[in-house]
Amino acid sequence: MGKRVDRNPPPTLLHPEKWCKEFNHFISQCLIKDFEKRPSVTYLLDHPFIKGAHGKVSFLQKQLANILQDQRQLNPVKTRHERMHTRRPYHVEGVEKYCLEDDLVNLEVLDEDTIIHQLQKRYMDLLIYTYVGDILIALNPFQNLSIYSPQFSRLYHGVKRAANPPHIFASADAAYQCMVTFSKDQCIVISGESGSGKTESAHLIVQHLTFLGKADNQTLREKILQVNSLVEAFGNACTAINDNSSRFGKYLEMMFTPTGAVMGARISEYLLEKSRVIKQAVGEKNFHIFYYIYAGLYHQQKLSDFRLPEEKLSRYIADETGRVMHDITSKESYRRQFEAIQHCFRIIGFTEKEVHSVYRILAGILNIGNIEFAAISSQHQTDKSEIPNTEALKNAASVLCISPKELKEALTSHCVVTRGETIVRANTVDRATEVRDAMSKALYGRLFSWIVNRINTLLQPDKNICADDGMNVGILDIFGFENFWRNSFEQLCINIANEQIQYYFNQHVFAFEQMEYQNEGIDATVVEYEDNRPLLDMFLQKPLGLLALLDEESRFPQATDQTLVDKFEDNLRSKYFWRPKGVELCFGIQHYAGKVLYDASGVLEKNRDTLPVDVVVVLRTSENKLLQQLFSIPLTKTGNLAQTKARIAAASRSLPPHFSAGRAKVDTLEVIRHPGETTNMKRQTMASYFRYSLMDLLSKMVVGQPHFVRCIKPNDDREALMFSQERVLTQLRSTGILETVSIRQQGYSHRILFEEFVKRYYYLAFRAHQIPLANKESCIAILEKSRLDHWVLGKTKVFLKYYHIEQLNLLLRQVIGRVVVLQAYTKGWLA
Ligand code: AD9
Ligand code: MG
Repeated sequence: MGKRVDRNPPPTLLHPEKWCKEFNHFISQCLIKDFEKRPSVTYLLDHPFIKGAHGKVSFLQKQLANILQDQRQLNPVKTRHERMHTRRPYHVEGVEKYCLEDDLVNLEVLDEDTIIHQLQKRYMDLLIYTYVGDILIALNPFQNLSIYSPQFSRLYHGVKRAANPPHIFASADAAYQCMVTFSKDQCIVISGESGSGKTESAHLIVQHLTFLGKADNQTLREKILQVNSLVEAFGNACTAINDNSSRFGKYLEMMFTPTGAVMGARISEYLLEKSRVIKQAVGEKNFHIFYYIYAGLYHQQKLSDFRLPEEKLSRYIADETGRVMHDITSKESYRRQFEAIQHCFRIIGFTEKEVHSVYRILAGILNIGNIEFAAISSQHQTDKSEIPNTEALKNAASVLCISPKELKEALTSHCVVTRGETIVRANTVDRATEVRDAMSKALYGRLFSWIVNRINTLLQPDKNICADDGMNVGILDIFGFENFWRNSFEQLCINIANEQIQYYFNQHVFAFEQMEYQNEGIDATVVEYEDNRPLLDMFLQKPLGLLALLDEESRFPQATDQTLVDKFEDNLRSKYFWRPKGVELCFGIQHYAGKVLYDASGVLEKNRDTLPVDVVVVLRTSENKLLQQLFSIPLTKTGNLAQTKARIAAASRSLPPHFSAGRAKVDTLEVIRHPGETTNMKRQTMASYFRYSLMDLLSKMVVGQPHFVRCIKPNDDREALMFSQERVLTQLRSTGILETVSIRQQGYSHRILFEEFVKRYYYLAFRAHQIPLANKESCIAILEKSRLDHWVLGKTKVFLKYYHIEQLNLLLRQVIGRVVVLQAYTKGWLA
């Protein structure tokens, strides 16, 4: 007799109650997704075998109750510990006027004063999270809170939002549930100024998503959890605002199977601030990894293996305040971090050899930084340079496995091809110094891209697990808005990126929504908001936007930073741009988040970001395989241009025409190469690379359904329990939170076509064998049967609040839960 093979056998057949719990997670996700497609499910309800099973009905109901209780959909049962930590203080002394609200949308009085008091009182009670409808506001607590343990993960698992106080896990859960329910990619956009808590929030979301997407594969979960720590060691640094400031933008996509199990992850990195490798502002530091490796190797007594001098710090990590070797090697935390990074590399799957090569390249960079040049003082040759002390040169060459002689030549001279003849010209000291630093930046930038690409390869889903059918939740964590006492090209790029994210938020929260009300004939008060589109146009438009002007000026060899600022002034006719009087190389921009003064010195050179061919040639000769690889393939970093274009085009079809300032420029995309790469004598500038990166990022984001987390920094002193009303208010104003509250109060965050709505929820009002018409009347029947109110019907769509969807999904799951049990029963698993 042939053996029956079940594709999805239950984990255990022994105790129905036990296996129901485990089995339910898997099957219900599976059924939710395939609900419409799977005739066998609907068929089951009317199956004669089930109909004839009256005697067992009470048993089945008991099983159902178990399932539902387990999912905490009916009666969330909390442990004492959980109750204590999630207690909602309804009364706060002295503020009778303000009853604390988890959701600002529920406030009766909607003014700045009320909102700020709500947030302040909540913050002082350590309630750092607050909802504005479906948007989460997260205030940085500046202290560790015990609200992220596995107990909390369990608490925020597939429950109604109102069951628990607001939490970042609830946002992750909402995205996850939407993904599984609607089989649609999701995108969590975390924004806020530097130091407001975006990166921490991103970690917590990944933590909760790995919990929700329970993979049987423990190793994969562990790998995913290490990814952030690894890339942040290379991409984050201490700035004047934040000790762990992200110096790159990160879009992490977690990939799930159709049933909701994690199957892989992929990171896209944007705009690493490479210039930090060679120089940092006063009081700031280089990327973390340099300190970790120095301290770590010192304690392993391996500094000499990597030719790192023990007596003097590399110029790149020493600073003006006279940081010395001891400051780094004695730091326990650096040493521990080095061990942690080694652990991350191992867990994720890097080979020992690869890790060794990475350290060699880092040591190479530190040694390159120590190479110094002097002018050759002979009568006729004043513009030549030499390397008086060859120690650093030899060390760098040795650790990078290249010839010291060739390295020296690449630094102190360059080849020019004229009329078919190659002529070698000497570099001045200044030029040699620029080449040296360009080399270090290129090495670091490419190493970082390689690490990210390697992680992606190691975490890509197993092809056997239905990769085609997968869905993902993307988490965006970029560098926050910055305004230092001196702001340069790096801050300009960072702030433009933030401007674009704010625009994306505005489009979703205000523009699309209001447009939809109009189209559907729904009467809603128009909410005014600050549209930053003109500002984005000022930056991104061609040919007269700021970035285009910068590129144009970068092409003139004679141009100077002064001519650049003059050019801006002559062409940028915008109220958002001004030139302060009496400050030569400065220009000001009125960003959505505040006024910023930029210093233009060095901007042209930073934008050109040239990497001489001679340097590339010598690095290609390295015997270090990894190094060879980094400079052999022209890295396009953000992948295939054609694919990106296609993705943007596809995404844009589903969006209103004015969607993005960036999108309109798709057709004018230039050939994208790694910055500094020379192609047909035309160089890829940082500005055009930046524009492309931004577009690539948007193209990924627009395909997903967005969820917003807005991080707020309660004070500039990084102090716990300190709430500066003024600082918070500025952030609330600039990000349009007040307007968001009013639109969320009036608005409907879910808008579903009649047809889709009926198809999805008809079980709630009709019998399985009835196929209702996909029209308004059927929708009304479903909504009324589900006892919902305050919904609205437009011409073609049902307009619902987020809590309606929660309720509908809950009811739907009850039906599905019933089906699960019935199905299990018919299969004989529940005898
Ligand atoms: V930047 O734009 O990358 O410069 P972020 O990413 O917005 O910035 P980050 O997440 O790095 O800020 O948070 C800054 C610091 O605030 C962290 O290093 C923590 O010390 C602190 N923080 C933020 N969120 C939390 C939290 N939920 N719990 C505890 C937190 N501490
Ligand atoms: Mg960050």
